[in-house]
Amino acid sequence: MSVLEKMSSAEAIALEDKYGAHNYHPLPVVLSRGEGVYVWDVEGKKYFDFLSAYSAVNQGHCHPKIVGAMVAQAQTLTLTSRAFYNDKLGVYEQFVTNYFGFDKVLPMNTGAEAVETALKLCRKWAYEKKGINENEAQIIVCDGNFHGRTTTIISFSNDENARKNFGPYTAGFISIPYDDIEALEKAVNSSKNIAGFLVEPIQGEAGVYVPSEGFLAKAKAICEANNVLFIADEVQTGIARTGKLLAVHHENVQPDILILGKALSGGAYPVSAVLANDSIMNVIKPGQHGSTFGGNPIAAAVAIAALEVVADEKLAENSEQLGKIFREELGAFIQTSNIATLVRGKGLLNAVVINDTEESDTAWNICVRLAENGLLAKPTHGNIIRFAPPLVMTEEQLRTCVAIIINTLKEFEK
Ligand code: IF1
Repeated sequence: MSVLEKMSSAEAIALEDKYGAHNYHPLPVVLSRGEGVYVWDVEGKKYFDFLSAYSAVNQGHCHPKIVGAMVAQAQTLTLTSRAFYNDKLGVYEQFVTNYFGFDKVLPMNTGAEAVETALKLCRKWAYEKKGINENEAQIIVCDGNFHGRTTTIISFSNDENARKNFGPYTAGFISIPYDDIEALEKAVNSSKNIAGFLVEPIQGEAGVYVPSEGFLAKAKAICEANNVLFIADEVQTGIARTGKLLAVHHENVQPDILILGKALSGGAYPVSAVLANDSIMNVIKPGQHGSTFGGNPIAAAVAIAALEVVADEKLAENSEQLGKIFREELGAFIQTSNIATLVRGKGLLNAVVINDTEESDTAWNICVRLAENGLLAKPTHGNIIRFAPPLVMTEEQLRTCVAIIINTLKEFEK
């Protein structure tokens, strides 16, 4: 069989099982095509995508404008390295810094790379601008965080599955409870070596935890008052996902360092970015940080197209409006349900808490049944199902999906 010949789902799963590392446990669905809010499996079954590749496909699968930009650039110049200039990077840098309101951008590829870049930038700023003694900088993080999978990042994770047996761990981090402004105040005042506060404006992987109203604004104020950098990880919550361009915009907060990824490219290509003003970004000098693919011409062309789609198609407004409908409808169902206890989220980043233990496989079984009913979603932790469709969804499609979700949940009523 030619390696590219059509195969069955079972054959595709067997190949991944035999030849691929077992670092994931996917739902038993083998996708072969995507368009807008839909994906198809190899047998031709059509699904609504309610995961959006963990919020990387906000603009919808294979958006013609984004794919068009990628193909055109791929046929012209793919990669030069940063040993030379190229004719797309400067144009993109001007576009993206104006788009988000910062002086400069440091272009990277994955979200974890951008988080690592932000941590290095914060530490270097602490030593060279704030005057903290070298190697003594401390960065505050939150319990339940997810910022990626590198050794430094999992060093400050408190998820044993993400962390165990990957030591020795990187030092220099203080973890506080999420959404606890008193704990932040205490930690910021615990030492003169506090350099930054790294936070997800909504904790995605932890189960779509939305902090109390005002938490982000108060946290930014505490950071400002203590010369501590407020670092927003908007890899998952950014790019219109929560009903505003950035989740921090719900509280009119402008971070000192902004981290973007995922939907910065509409899911077409790995593109991430760190944005900051000159007083912070200019501590990085030639030769002190970089990446082979960071800022490549395809990434530049794709990111411009992806961000233009967000603005042209008013995806933040649509996310805000459809998210309200989703929570209203699921909230009404939950009033009379014994299988779901809570729906929470902002914009089209939502989660439903299933009335069973974290260890139970009920949420998983519900997702398997949802797939059979034509909708793809996956549990985050144990009993919490994340629902995050592409932001190009119409109200009619959303209402159809709400009906699928509610009818499926009803099958599991106790
Ligand atoms: C996996 C989770 C989501 C992120 C935030 C940085 C990154 C992520 C807030 C790193 C990445 C992805 C990673 C992927 C599954 C997915 C995920 F379940 F892992 F936690 F979305 F919630 N900051 N999240 O959410 O970006 O290096 O992956 O480009 O690792 O399983 P990345």
